[in-house]
Amino acid sequence: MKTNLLGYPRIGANRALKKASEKYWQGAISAEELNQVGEGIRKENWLLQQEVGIDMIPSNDFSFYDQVLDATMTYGSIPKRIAGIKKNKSDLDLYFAMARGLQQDGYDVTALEMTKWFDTNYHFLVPEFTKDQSFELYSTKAVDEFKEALSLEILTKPVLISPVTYLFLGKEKEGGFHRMDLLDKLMPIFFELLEQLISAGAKYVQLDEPCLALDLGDREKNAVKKLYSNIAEKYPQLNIILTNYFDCYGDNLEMVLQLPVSGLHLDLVRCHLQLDDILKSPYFDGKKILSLGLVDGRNVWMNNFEDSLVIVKNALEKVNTDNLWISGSCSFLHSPCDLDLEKNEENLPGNIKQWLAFAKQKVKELVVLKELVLYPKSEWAIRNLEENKRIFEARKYSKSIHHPLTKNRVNKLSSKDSKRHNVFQIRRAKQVKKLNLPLYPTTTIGSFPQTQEVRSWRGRLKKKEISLKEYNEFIKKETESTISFQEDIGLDVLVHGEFERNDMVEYFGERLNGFAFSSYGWVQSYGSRCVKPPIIFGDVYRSKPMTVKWTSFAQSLTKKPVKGMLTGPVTILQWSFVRNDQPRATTCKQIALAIRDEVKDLEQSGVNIIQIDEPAIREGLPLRQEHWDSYLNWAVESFRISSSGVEDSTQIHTHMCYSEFNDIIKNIADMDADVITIETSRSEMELLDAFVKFKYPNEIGPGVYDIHSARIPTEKEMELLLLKATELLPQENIWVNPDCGLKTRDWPETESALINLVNVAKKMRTLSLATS
Ligand code: THG
Ligand code: ZN
Repeated sequence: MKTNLLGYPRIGANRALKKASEKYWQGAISAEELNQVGEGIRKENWLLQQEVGIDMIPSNDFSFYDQVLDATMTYGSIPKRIAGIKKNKSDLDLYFAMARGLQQDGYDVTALEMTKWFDTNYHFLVPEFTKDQSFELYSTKAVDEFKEALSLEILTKPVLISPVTYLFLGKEKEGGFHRMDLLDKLMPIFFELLEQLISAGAKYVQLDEPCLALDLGDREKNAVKKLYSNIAEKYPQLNIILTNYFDCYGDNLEMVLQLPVSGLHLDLVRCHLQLDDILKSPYFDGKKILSLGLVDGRNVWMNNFEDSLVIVKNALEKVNTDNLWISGSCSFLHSPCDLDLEKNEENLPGNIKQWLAFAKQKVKELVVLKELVLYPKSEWAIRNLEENKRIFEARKYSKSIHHPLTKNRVNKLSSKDSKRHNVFQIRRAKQVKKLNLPLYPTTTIGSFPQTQEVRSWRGRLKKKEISLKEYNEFIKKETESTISFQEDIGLDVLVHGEFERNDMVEYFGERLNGFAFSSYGWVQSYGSRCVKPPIIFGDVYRSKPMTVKWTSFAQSLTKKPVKGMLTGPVTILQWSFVRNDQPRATTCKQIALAIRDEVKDLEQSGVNIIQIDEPAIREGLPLRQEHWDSYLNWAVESFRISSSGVEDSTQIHTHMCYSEFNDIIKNIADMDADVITIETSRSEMELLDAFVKFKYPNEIGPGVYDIHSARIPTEKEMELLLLKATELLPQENIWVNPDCGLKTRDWPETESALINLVNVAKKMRTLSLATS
């Protein structure tokens, strides 16, 4: 029996990598210094894993930005528009140019598109392929890091993204071919890499193939068969652990069991039934290694040893101990680093802390589980097991997680609680009258730049270096100047700027009951950007208004409408660590009721437009289609519960980003928001297709520029996008806005971009007058 780790957080317990990368981008440290930080983190992680007693320690799970982008470097599939940089820049800068774009030294290249990694809150950079795509072994990072560990006398298991999943996650940049057909060209390069790893001494390779958690067509299935039979033929001595996670193998299982690989990894947290399917299958001979993904890599709850042992014992009936591995469900990349850092009882009360395990603690759990299986009679093992049982009992009956009133409210929900008074057409007439907005109304998505200064004021308040009064004075000034800026440049619907908020989920979590907070529980979201997901440990309810003060203050400063900004229930759920002792749907409805109360309070205070963001509704979609309906039912209902308590004349907005909308457009329409703003600019209005085809009935603000880059959009390019939108949609339905919040931007570029945006809207209005 071995313990098997799929991957470990790479940001460093104190976000060392984030800080170093950002310094490097600012030119404040050298490439060498950045590399040293990377090396330090890798070393620290390996030594920790070794010390705790992990048998299969991963390498190449480190990345300076993203593991899919690393694969793009490895396979040399660098888009032509960026490849020119090679001439004058280092590979590191080429790498960051693909991640972040480059507008400097005469370059003007846009970054690769970014999208969500399966159903996580992690984002990867989408590989781009052309018809004549070629590959080369451009980076040997995987080999270098393997050797680096070896120099510390640690024999690691390199982690590679399989060429099939790599191609699958990419995008054709032109017609006339399918990216999966590139496998024949990519395989030889992949083999070169395997050969180098074998020569360096690698015995096991973890081949990540998470596309197997999705519904695949024959094209992909054939590619999988081809790849693995070729590997087995060429490198019979190499042990491949086929590693799928986030869901079961599903209907890919029969094929997978027949692949000539040494082992299979199973995510038993997401899908524990698949183990029985495998053990019973005529295609399973008991000789393959089974890596049992028992410790949840996607959540923060301590492992229930008793439950895990039942699973292991079940497996042991068919598989001998040597072939059973104890693993995390997926890479611990998605877990915060270290619970031991948490000292602040105010945020994370001791009783709740007892229930948790972060990455470092999870690594230990793997080892304890192995010991419990191998030496069940040992005093140490028994003590561990008893302590674990005690904690789970205590959690179950803890007063702090049960709030009967909230449970009751959810039980009593009926269909009238998720319906507006009237249909959109009737509401629209009342809203037009009340709001009196021009054609092509302009607005922003909500946040304005969260500058270093804003963050530092919050930091100083936290450290009690300034008083709450001083902090509020500062926020007040920021809000005032942002309102007057928006008035000056002529935006139509204003926002207060969200200077009082850290993160759109954390902020609400901090104001709701049933949530706890870590102080250092950061998880990588993309590149250097991290989030600190709140921990939902108990029944969720609101005891007082959360946003009314700042929103109504902003409204008091102007005659123009100020939009109230809230995060929707599904997104709060999706971007939190959610309790695993009741259905997610129940927790979501509890949050929905709390938001509903907030919406009504905002309306009461005189706010006529309220935006309820649901950027995460798409990413919460189960990976397999058979589970979609049940999720979409409660997700859409939750949004409607939160948004339907208002008068017809109150305009409800929602916002979504990074999503393919095609497959759920009907459900988005069912959400029945009066206005939806969406990200469309990186894909040049491609995303709008779904709305157009469906004849989406309500109003839409297709984002006219990409806020993820510092590039200032020209009037011309935004005009072209709006003309495109105008061809596709009734013009009275079109709003003009950036494609997401502006919190990651700086003021100068924000100002220029928004001035251009308002000018374009004005021009569109005159154009439409001319033609009508
Ligand atoms: N909040 C949460 N999840 C998210 C987003 C969010 N997932 C999707 C998308 N937005 C990801 N985007 C970002 C953008 C910016 C930051 C994080 C995720 C960010 N983080 C700060 C940082 O890393 O410096 C830390 C935030 C803080 O200081 O609290 O800027 O908006 N939950
Ligand atoms: Zn967005």
